[in-house]
Amino acid sequence: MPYFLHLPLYADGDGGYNQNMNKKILLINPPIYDFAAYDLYNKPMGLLYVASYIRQYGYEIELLDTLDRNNELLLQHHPKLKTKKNGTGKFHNIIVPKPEILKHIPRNYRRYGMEEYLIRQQLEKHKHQRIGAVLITSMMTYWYLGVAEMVRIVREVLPGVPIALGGVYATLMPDHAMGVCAPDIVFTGSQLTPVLRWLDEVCEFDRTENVPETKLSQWPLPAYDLYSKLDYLSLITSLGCPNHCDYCASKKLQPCYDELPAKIFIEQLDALLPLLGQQEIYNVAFIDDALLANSARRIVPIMQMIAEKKQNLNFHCPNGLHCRYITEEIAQLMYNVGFKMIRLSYEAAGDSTGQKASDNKITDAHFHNAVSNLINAGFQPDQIDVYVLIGLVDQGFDEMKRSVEAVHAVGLKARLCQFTPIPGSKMFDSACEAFDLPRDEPLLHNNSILSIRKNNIPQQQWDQFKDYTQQLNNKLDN
Ligand code: B12
Repeated sequence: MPYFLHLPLYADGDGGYNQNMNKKILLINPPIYDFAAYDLYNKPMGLLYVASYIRQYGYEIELLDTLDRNNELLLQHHPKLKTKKNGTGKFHNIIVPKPEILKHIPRNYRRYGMEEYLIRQQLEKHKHQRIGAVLITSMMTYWYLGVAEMVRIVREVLPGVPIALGGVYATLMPDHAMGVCAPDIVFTGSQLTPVLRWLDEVCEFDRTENVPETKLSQWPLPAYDLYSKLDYLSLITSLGCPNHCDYCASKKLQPCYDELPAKIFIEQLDALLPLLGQQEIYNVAFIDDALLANSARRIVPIMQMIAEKKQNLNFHCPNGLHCRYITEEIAQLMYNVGFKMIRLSYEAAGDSTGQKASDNKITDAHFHNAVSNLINAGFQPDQIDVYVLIGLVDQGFDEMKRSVEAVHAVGLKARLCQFTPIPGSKMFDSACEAFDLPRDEPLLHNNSILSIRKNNIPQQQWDQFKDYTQQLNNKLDN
């Protein structure tokens, strides 16, 4: 039985608060416009939490995830793109004209997800139903074109239905979102009660019970049951981050760091795993900002409980893990329970601009220790990639080269993470000024484009640096 059914507020068998309300709510994950995008455990977690939360208060929910690679309508029109053994794969995509402001970038611009005509078809079937409201989520700020398009399509196909927008972009740039995408309302932050109150208002529902603010541990399970087929689960054991990195907007998105007790996480995992159906291996990704923080009370007991169950699970960590927390014990547990994809946050070599911007959370000693603990535990070097932060305002090529070489010296591949000014982060204003970037055009804050650099550094020098990193990485393949 799905976990949410255990929650007391959901049941409404006797016609209680469901009467006379326009209670069907459509939740939408919009398409992406970008130079590159890949389904690296990319599920709209926030929207799935919103969905299950409002469902427990009596709303009927339906999901349109335009990025779902298993969407039945999409697969009726296009062959399924390959899904790798780890559950990841390419999104369906088409090349589209670049917006004027990106015309100078010599790369193809793409639209990822179901095409507009399929989205319209999917929405058409709601035309004669009583849809109470549409809730749209948003992720990267520089993906807003997909959000704006989605609002436009919904307005055209379902005129008069109130539209709310929330998520990362909505929280970091609410004025931009309101002005450019023009939903009826923009929700910022991570609390779920405000959207419930708004729904009650637009659906004219006179709720009598008091609805308290809740924490992550009180939220129902993310509504993964809304998918017809899943290749993996993306999960969190915590919301937000205890660190204070200057380049990151996590504090603005989730001002109060919150954790799930280990036991609750395990109950949730047990309830969700059957939704993956019959598979040889069950792929689960952790997408926490800081999965290993407070490990003694969270990830360690979680892994110990998983180890006892002996399920056929593979775990993946697409987000960088904090090196300082990877002790011998943790590395061994990670290996034993089936962690496969490890990404380490090294950020930058010791005593550097990159380390300072990263809250000095990693020293070279932490990094070396983490790597040897992982390798001694049994991980192969090709399972571990290392994120290196490049392109910070005062960062020179010497520092970036030093960082990449330090990664290569321990036999691992470096993944370059291009710094981008993120609205809501401490560095946003100063970085926009230094790079001469407008604050209100997120399309120029995209990590795929190298216009985010000081004008006095020629493109050629960047290309050389990237080639150099690639060569070092290639050497490890031989
Ligand atoms: C997971 C994650 C990833 C994953 C994505 C996988 C996935 N599942 O989507 C991976 C590792 C791939 C990734 C990659 C990158 N990421 Co990232 N990532 C995150 C992270 C840590 C968590 C997002 C998340 O799922 N949170 C959990 C859910 C529950 O929260 P939520 O979505 O915000 O939803 C809540 C509310 O917003 C709200 N809500 C959501 N939708 C809606 C809708 C409505 C209607 C309402 C009312 C409410 C609502 O309710 C939810 C519950 O509170 C955030 C940081 C953060 N703290 O948010 C960065 C973050 C989004 N990433 C960021 C960056 C910079 C990147 C990279 C560019 C890093 C790099 N340099 O390579 C790449 C880009 C990748 C790409 N082009 O695709 C930035 C954003 C940048 C931007 N300009 O927007 C963030 C904010 C981190 C930061 N540094 O500040 N990332």
